Parts: sequence; C-alpha cells; structure tokens
Amino acid sequence: MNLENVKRVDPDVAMYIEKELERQQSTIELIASENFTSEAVMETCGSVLTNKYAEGKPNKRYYNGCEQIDKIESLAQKRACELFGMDHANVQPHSGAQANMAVFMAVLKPGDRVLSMDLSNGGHLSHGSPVNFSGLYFDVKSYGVDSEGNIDYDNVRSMALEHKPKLIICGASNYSKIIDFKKFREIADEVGAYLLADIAHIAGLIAGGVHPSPAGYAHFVTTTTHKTLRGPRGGIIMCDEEFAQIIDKAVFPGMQGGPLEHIIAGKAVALLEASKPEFKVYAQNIVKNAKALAQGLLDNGMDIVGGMTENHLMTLDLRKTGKTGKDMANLLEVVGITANKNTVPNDPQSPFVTSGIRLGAAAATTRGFDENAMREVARIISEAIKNSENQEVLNKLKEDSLALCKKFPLYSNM
Ligand code: DSN
Repeated sequence: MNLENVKRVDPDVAMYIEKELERQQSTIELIASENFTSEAVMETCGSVLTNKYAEGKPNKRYYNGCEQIDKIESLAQKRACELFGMDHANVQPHSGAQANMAVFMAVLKPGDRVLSMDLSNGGHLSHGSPVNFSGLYFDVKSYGVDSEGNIDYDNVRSMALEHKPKLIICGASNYSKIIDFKKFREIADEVGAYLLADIAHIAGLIAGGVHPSPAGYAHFVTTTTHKTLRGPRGGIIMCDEEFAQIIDKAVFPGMQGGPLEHIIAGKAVALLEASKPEFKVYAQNIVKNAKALAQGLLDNGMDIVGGMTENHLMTLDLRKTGKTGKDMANLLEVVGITANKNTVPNDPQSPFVTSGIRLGAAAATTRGFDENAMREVARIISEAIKNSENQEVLNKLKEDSLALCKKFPLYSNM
C-alpha cells in the first residue's frame, strides 16, 4: 500500500489507514457482509477516474471527455450481464440500498404494496423497514422464517394472495438457506407482481456456481459488489431488456447525480476476477468453510439458527447461554474475531442487544482459511463464550486467533 503522499499531506489519516490495515491483518474477519478485495481493485478505485464527471450513460453523457469512462462503464455492464446471465446492467448505484431504491422508483408509486422479508427475520433495511425510505413511502407486508429458519413458501404465497403486492422481494441479509427463486417467481406471477431478487449476500456464490441463479426468474436483480463478490463497495441493478430504460432513468436522473466512475472501474475489475475459474474454487471453499465453522460450533454445543448452513453465513443463537449478541460480539473482538450482533427469529432482546451473532466465511476464505482453520475458529468462539469471565482463557484464545492470522497472511505485500 503506497501511502507516501498521504503521509506527507495528512499524517493523521495515513496513520489511521496503516492501523486499519494492521487490524485487518491481525484479526479474523467473520462479518458476513465483508470481504477483502484485491489489490488490483483497490488500485483502480484509487485512480484518476475519481476526477471525472459522467452523468448520463455510456455514449450519452452530459459532460465531454468521457471516451475512456464510456469504455470502462460499458465493460463493467457487459461483464455483469455475462456473469449473471442477465440482459441489462446498470452499474452506477452507489450502494445496494440505492440499487433497491431505484427499483422501487422504477416500478412503484408511493403507497404501493410490497411483500418482503422482515428485517428481524433476516431481511434488509431497504426492503421495507419502517425507518427506511422503503417502509416510509410504501405499504409493506413482511414474511418471516419458520422455527427451523426456513422461508415458508406456502406462507409467502398466502400472504401474496391476501395482500396482492405490486412487488415481491426475495433475498436477505441473514438467511443461511438456498433461496428458491423459481418458487418466488411462480408466486409473483400468480398475483401479477414484479419479482426483485436482492442477491447482495450471495452474488459471489451465484457467480461461482454454488447457489442457483435468479436469472430467468426475477424481473430485477440487485446486488452489492463488496460482499461474497469481493469487489469495491457499491451496487448494481440487472434486469430484462424491457426494463432497461425505466431502471436507467430511476438511477439517473431519478436518484443519483454523477456516477462514481473510479468505483465502477473497480466493479469491472472485480467482475472479471469473478469470471475466472479460480473464483469458482473460491466460492466452493466459502461454502465448505461455512459448513466447517457451523459443524465446529454445533460440536462445541452451540446452537445455530436453522442448523447447518447452505451458504456463506449462519447465526449463532445464544439464547440458551443466557448471554446477549451485543456482549458476545464485543467479547469476540477481545479474542481477535470481528463479527456483528444480530437478532434471531422471535428474538426476546431488542435489535440493539439481540440474542445472536451473525458469522460469515467469505473474508476468512479469501485469506486462505481452510476447513481445519474454520474448526479452530469455532473452538475459539465457543470457548470464549463459555469462559467470558476468565481473562486467562481469553488471553490464550487471542493468541490462538493471532496464530491463525499469521498462518494465513493477508495483503502481505503491503
Ligand atoms: N448491512 C449489510 C449487511 O451487513 O448484511 C447489508 O447491506
């Protein structure tokens, strides 16, 4: 990481960046929505492309001087379409929430009805939470998961028949099972709704062929680019050709001004990386590692919502330990593991406290963790929770997690 100029101009920021690099290198990252993007992606995002205004779309801009920008953005669009088997891609959304907002804007009027997964059952803020634009301006009905942590498709169908939504959303921030896009489309067709698949969490798994694709089922597919897909922070919307124009108009001028072309270029690089055979192996390893982590936790007497995971993540259910997600996520940080507190279905605790911790395998897999390493991580987590008051044990566990980080170095050339 070349920080020569930052160090000269702003030593404080340079120091914080260096300390953050050190944190990423020396702790085990289990936040299910995070990953470590490649140095090629980071170089691209830090390039001169940040200087360019390019409102509009490739070859149809409101600014001159967009020749190279047009080529880069077109490449990103083409790569997204090829990777996910969709007709059209808008690669300009600054984030996943904005990608979702653009779909709402393209097909709904304020007050229209939406059926989506409840946030506390694993949905996303931008799928209709009352404190988000989606819940404030639209009439949202929510489905949840059953006691096994599975979507109950019969219940989704009966809710759709009862409420007649104009848009149904599938896709989640905390759901550990395979999503049946075909079933969702059948339900959407039965009630004449559009189907939006938000694949933010599983985009890399879909690209790598270890999760079924929504292509051919969802009218709209939104994703972030920085989770399992391992690109820069940002969003993408994909759709059938017939919706291309309304989506593009919703993104600009509907919702955003100048696109972040340096990030769009980073998306292009990440999409190329995700199309390589190595990425398929990576995606397979994520799922293997998540299963090894889950099995390790179960073997150590822990509970997991829905039991064995089928993707990259899981939620540790702490209810029987009498401990909270908030306290245990803080405790894990003490032993060198980063994760986030998360509600479990029907959580007796508030969303600020919670009874769960969400754990994901994508970032650790990027730095080379294998199934043995993940079993060791499961042991560290379980022992930390069981010995939360024992500083001596916690100190030893921190050494164990540091040893894993040293064994699987990250950004070692920086
Ligand atoms: N906040 C993200 C997550 O952690 O899953 C979703 O956008």
